[in-house]
Amino acid sequence: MSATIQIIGVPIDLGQTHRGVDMGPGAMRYAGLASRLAALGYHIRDTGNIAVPIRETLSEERQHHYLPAISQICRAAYEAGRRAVEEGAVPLFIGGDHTLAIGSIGGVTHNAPAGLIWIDAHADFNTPATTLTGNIHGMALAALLGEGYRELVDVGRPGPKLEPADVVMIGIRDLDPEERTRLRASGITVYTMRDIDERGVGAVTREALERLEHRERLHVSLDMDCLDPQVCPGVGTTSPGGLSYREAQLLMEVLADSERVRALDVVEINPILDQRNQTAALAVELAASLLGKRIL
Ligand code: 4U7
Ligand code: MN
Ligand code: MN
Ligand code: MN
Repeated sequence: MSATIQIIGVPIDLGQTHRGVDMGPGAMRYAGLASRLAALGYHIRDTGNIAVPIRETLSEERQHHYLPAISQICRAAYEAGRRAVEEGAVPLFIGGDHTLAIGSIGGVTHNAPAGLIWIDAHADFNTPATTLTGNIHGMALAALLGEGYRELVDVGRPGPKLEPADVVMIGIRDLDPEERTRLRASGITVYTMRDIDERGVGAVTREALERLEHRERLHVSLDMDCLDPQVCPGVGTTSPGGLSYREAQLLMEVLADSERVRALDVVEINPILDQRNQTAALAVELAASLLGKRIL
C-alpha cells in the first residue's frame, strides 16, 4: 500500500494585512500539486479547505487583529492534522498565512513530539509586547513555544507544543529588534542567510538534521518568502537576499534524504502579487522534492 498524503487547505489571510493570501491553496492546486505528488507514487487525499470567514465579515474583530477567528481556524487545523497523523497519512497544509502553523504543528505533535524545521526569511517570534505591526503571522512560532496570546498558546491542548531544542530555523534574514533579542535568548538553533552564504545550504541542512536527532519525526514549515523575491514575487512579506531556486531545491532534497519528514506546511503564497503563478508552481516543485522526487 502506498503512503497517503492528505492535502489540507487553510485559506487564512487574517494574520497579516495584504489581500490575496487566501487564494494560495487554489493557486497550488491549480499548479498541479496533487498530480505531481501522485506521480511520486503517493495516494493523494485532498480534504478541501478549512472554513475561513471572509475578512469583510469580521469588522468588529479588526481592532483585535482577528484573534478570535484565527484561534478558531487554528483549532480546526489542529484537529485535521491530528486526525491525519492518527490515520497514518502525511498532512500537507497549504496556506494561507503562517498563523496556520499554530494549528498544524500543534495537531502533528498531539500524540508524540516532533522536530520542527522552520524555513523562512522571518522568525515569527514576536509577542504582542514586541510586535511592530500587530500582525499575528509574525507571532506564530512564539505561540507554539508558549508565549503570547493565550488564545493561540492553548489551541488544541493547553501550553507549549514544542521545546526550543525541537526547533531549527533556516533562511532567516529579517528580525525586528526585540524579536531578535528574544530569539537570541531562546535556545533555538538559527541558520541565517549568512550561514548559508558562508557554509552552503547542503552543509547547513545536514547540521540542522543532526540538531534534531532526538526527534525521529520532522515537521517542515516552509514560508515561501524564504526564497529570493526575484524567484518568488508572490509573497506578502518580501525580503531581499533570499534563497535561490537551486538552494531551495537542495535544501528540500537533503531533508528528503533523511526520510524523517512526516508533515509539511507551505504558506504565505499571494497569487495577487505573483507573476503567472510562478510562486505556487515553485512551491509545488519544492513540495515534490521534499517528498522524495529524485532527479536520477
Ligand atoms: B511571516 C514582521 F514587522 N516581523 O512581525 C511582523 F517585519 O509569516 C514580519 O514570516 C512577520 O511572513 C512576517 O509583522 C511573518 C514585520
Ligand atoms: Mn513566516
Ligand atoms: Mn516570512
Ligand atoms: Mn509573509
